Amino acid sequence: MLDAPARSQSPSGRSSRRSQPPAWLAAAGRGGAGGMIGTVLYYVLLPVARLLQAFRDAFFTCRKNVLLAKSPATCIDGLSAPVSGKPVSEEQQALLQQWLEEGAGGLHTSESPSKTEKVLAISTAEWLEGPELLMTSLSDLNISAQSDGQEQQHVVQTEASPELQEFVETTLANLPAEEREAEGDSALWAAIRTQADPQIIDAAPLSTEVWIEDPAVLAWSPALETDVVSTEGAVWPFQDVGQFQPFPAEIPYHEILWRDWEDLSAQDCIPEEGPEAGSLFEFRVMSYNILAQDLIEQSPHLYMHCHPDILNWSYRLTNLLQEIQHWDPDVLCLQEVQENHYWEQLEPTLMMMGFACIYKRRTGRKTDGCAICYKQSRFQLISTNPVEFFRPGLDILNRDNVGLVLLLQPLLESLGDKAIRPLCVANTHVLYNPRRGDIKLAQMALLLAEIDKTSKMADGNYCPIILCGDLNSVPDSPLYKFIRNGQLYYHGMPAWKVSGQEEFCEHPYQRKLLTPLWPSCLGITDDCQYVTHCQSKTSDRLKYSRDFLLQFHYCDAACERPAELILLEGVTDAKPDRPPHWPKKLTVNNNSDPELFCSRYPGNIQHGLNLTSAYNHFLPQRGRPEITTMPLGVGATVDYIFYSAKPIKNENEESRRMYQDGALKLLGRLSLLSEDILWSANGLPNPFCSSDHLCLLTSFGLEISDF
Ligand code: KL2
Repeated sequence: MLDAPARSQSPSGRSSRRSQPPAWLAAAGRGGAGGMIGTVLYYVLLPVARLLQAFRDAFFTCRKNVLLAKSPATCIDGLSAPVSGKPVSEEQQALLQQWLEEGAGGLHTSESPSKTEKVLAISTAEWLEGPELLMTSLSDLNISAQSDGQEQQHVVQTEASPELQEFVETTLANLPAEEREAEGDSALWAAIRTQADPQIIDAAPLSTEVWIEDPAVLAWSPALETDVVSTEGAVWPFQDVGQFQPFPAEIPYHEILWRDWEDLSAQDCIPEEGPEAGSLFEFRVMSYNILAQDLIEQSPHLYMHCHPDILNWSYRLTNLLQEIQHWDPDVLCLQEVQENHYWEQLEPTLMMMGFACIYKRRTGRKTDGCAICYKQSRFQLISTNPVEFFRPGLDILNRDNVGLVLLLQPLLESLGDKAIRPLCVANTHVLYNPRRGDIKLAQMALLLAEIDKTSKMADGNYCPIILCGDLNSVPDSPLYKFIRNGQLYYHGMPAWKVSGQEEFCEHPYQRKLLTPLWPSCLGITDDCQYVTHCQSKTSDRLKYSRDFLLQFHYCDAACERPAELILLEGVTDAKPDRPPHWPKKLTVNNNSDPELFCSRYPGNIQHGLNLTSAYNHFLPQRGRPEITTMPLGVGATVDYIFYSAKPIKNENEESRRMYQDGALKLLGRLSLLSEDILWSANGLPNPFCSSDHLCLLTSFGLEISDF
């Protein structure tokens, strides 16, 4: 009856480890009396536990909807509209009652993994008495219902109408520049004031399998409880449902913000399965900027659209952990991980969930950093390489951002005569400042050099690479193109253009990127390799060998008499005889290495890691861009999962580089959302998504080869 959404939208799930029967049941089933106990547990206690769990879920969901309804109660231009005067508990009870009356919603059988499931957000606008135009334009909020067999799936299509957009734009434009940031966001959020319908349809049920299977999950819930600090005004969910303990909670966090699992395993890019069919090591990678609490406190104006309760760290922590548990990644790259939260809560909890974690705090006085966590049952750590982007005395690297690069050995139960290459996983959070693209580029170059070093194997080839992170740069910006195309001509480029966040740049700096971008004392070449790790010195000699240079003696250009050279017959018109063993054509024309001269080209940087993005940055069904974050109500993609692939030869050198999957195959991904959907949930963070970023989740298959 019940199945976890994580499974129902199963990220591929070819891996058998996810479909094992509960160990305790299998064990109990071996003996006669044991079998009886097992049967009783399975058929009596399990349904009871599931029922209790369903009640819990309903309760939490109600609470989140209540918070969502309360979220936009910020006071804009004197228009204050508290959503409800009722105490929360009454509302919750009423909502729970309603939910139960309406069919206890979500207790439905699971969907097949490939089936597309949809958002069920129902938003009704609560009109303010303020700007009429603004409010009536919200009538564009459009609720449509789709029937799909037995199931009702509700899709909300919220469009910010042209009037609304116009109003917001003119409001913002009319504000004095320095007030725009502070007030613009409030205006935006007032404009999209929405209230979630208390009706909860299709509340995603939970699999008890998750927590029964995994003792770590059982363990972390009570552990979490001890960490709880209920702050003023905040209602701690676990407190309210204490009677349901010790059943751990996995809240179906995304009733409103439903995200489809896109199964890509059957696509053309995956080669026909031959004799090595199924010989892929499958794993899931999540990248998540979890929003450091200190950063909320440093920039409260960015979160004025949020009800204070949902900004409470305890509330957010629970949600974030549940989200991670729900999607069950094997590799987890986190950004904005506050150090005390890491050591006190995140690391202990994630460890109990089976992860080993490595953390790198930002330098200076910044309290957050990046973490990479990997399931210890699936990977073994080979090396840890933290990267500090701050370099004293270098203006281009004077910020406190960091990166982290791990080399992980995938673990196979029975390797036999098979081999599997290590996996290089990198994580970073690049500088935010939209004006300082020069710094972002240099930070990226440092990280790429570390990835290059870490992923280069003894045979000179790179192992498969995954690069996650918040790059604070949008798709198709020069920085993005640099990563994806492996090359960027930067000379003369305005620094504010590099990350493509031009809309946030009110006073674009006139700073331009000049050659060289970083001084040679940094020890990084234009190929984004450490000087000691690149073959540049040797290859220079090889590339410009004596023979190579001598052949220019006899090339047509060299034999041409310069126009200003006086013609002396037999002297200045004499052409030297080409020695018979010298090649007729310059080998440079046939040189198989197209980077040969490129790498000498000033104003140019490149790398050879062949990285492509797991996401397309566009939602074809909605005809809208994907969003990973929403600063000040404006959606953007700044988070990425890049992975190494094989470049496809493309005649047109200028155009976007093409790739096909190589040793690393993209099997699926969790779809992102569009800006309009997020508006309907009051932006980010909201009661369901506890960061100002969405998580990215992909499933990969790593080739297992014969020795
Ligand atoms: O964009 V971010 O949010 O990846 O979600 O990364 C940075 C910003 C993060 C770490 O520096 O803090 C946020 N305006 C808006 N957001 C800011 C600002 C700012 N001036 N400064 C830092 N952040």
